[in-house]
Formats: sequence, structure tokens, C-alpha cells
Amino acid sequence: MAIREILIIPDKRLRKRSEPVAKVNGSVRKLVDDMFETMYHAPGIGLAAVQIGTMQRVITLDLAKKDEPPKPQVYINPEVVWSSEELSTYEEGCLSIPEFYSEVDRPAQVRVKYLDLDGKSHEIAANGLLATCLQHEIDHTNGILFIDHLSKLKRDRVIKKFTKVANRA
Ligand code: K1U
Ligand code: ZN
Repeated sequence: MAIREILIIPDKRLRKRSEPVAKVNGSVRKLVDDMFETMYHAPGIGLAAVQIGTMQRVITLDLAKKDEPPKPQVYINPEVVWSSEELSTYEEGCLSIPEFYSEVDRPAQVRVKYLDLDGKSHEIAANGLLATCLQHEIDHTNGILFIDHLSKLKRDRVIKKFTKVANRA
């Protein structure tokens, strides 16, 4: 297991679509181990493989509260197959856009199809924070960031700030 570096905007890899996993094998399981170690270390409640520079459609989540035991979740090749017209609003953050938070409106309920670590197919219905996080992470696998759901003015301000920092480094 390894803590991997988390890509920060404006890294171009964050804007690319990730590739589907063809076979859930040992290297995917090793990737998932690294993702959990990186996500817990950050700390974060979700992570997409692209955020550590691996362009595969894999996401990890753990939405357990501080006083609860860990509840690690893995979704391979996740895909939203249905989303509600009703929206809900959450204040989102992103490990690739450190210390910036903003409210985002998204479908309140979704159904997501995915593979588990044994390569078995599942479909789940999600609402609340799980629905928000799944959509945030699935967006990452498609090169979409939560700032893309904000006004152009807000988005451009954030990108400008992080581009300045990257150019100074
Ligand atoms: O994908 C990511 O960048 C991870 C992101 C997930 C997320 C958070 C909030 C709404 C939607 C998606 C994060 O984990 S940001 C950090 C965070 O929210 C958090 C960190 C520690 C404790 C509790 C929350
Ligand atoms: Zn994110």
C-alpha cells in the first residue's frame, strides 16, 4: 500500500476521461488499496483513481461518521443509470481543489451500476450524501470537476487562483 500524490488543478489529467476497467485483477486491487490509503490520509470521504494519476474508472468512498467504524466502499466502472428530477444542494469540496468549498445542486436520487472487487455487477439506489459523492466521483471519471457546476465567474476565479500557484511552484 502507498500514499500517492493527489493531482491539483490545473493538472490536465483531471480533465481527461478515464478508461473502463477490462478485468478486475490484482493490479486493480492494488490500485484500490493505494486509493484508500491516500483518501484516509488526505483526509477525504471519496477519491477517484484519476486524482492519483491512474486513468481507470475506479472510485472509493467512506461516508462513516467519526464515531462509527470505517465503511470502505469501492465502485468499478460506475455509471449513473437513472437520476431524479428533484435536486438537492450540498456544500462540496474536492481534494484536487484544496480548501475551496461551494454549494452544488445535483439530482437528489440516483441509481448507479458498477462492478465490485470480485468483478460482480450491482445496481444501487442512492440518496443524501451518498448520491452527492457518487455523482462527484463519477464526474471525476469523466474529466468533470465540481466547479463546472458553478457559474463561469466563480469557476474562472478558482482556476485563475490555482493556476497562479502552480506557475509559482
Ligand atoms: O473527490 C474528492 O475530491 C473527495 C471529496 C469528496 C466529496 C466531498 C464533499 C462532497 C462531495 C464529494 C472530499 O472528500 S473533500 C474533503 C471532505 O469533504 C471531508 C474531509 C474530511 C472529513 C469530512 C469531509
Ligand atoms: Zn473531487
